[in-house]
Amino acid sequence: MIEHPNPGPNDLYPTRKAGEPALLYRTDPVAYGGPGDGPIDAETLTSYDEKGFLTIEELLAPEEIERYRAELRRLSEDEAVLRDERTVTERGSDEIRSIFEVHKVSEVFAELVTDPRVVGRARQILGSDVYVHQSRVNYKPGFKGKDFYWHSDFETWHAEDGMPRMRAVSISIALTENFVHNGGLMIMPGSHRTFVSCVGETPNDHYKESLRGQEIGTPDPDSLSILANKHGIDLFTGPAGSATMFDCNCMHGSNGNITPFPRSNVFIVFNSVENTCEEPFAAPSRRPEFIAARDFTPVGDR
Ligand code: 6CS
Ligand code: FE
Repeated sequence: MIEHPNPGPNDLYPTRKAGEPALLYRTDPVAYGGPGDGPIDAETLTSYDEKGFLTIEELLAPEEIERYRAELRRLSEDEAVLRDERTVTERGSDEIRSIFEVHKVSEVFAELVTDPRVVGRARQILGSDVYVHQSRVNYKPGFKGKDFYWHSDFETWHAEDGMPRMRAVSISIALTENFVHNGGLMIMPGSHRTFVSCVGETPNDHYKESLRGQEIGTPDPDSLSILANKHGIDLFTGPAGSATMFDCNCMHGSNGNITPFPRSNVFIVFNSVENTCEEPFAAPSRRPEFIAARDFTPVGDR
């Protein structure tokens, strides 16, 4: 095993290194671009800066959604996809939890990456050209869809993928109705301005279990209680076609789904080309490229 610990002096967000948790101030901006840099208006951009997220009522039209839902079904029935290492199943069942690098697995989902409604907003928020750090569909099937415990994506991407600064944004597009009861995305509004330094070293090949249920790199209950009492918890509901864009450091999670109604979303993570991943800051080795891209080519179709 080649050791890749990044002892770099530029570790502004140390995590998984100390014996105690810590709440650190964010030293990075949130919205890097301005109102004139893309489709997001000034009021929404200010709200994004303050809360760490924005919502879009109808990003995709119903007929577009139908096409993506058909693709979801096709992927879930494709034997090659089911055998692919990029397909992650739920704990305790063979139900599909996620398909990573879905923009390469599927030409249909690839169209979202260069869609100006998507990448135009990402470039505006990040204030630069962007590349896809990660993409996935989360199926969260009815009855057996498991939870995604509280976490900051950036904490993982910093520790395990070597992402230096907080200059990445996720878009989550609902492909099925996100009800109050079928395991919708929860975000603590404003939590993106606090970095929770977690306790516990990253095991070898951590992704093999973390993508099915993350433990290492999740905050301790006291830190979560402080953030939840300070910020509250927003639950994102909305019809298929609605979307949420959220900062890489938002504290978020989602409950399991015991209803008959799947909560399937597609996620695309855009990182600034000025924030490309280095060596992991707190992990023995890099994660596979289908989870953390090492091709930093900017998304085209400017
Ligand atoms: O480890 C990761 O990169 C993934 N894990 C979670 C729970 N959210 C972000 C990302 O999909
Ligand atoms: Fe996440």
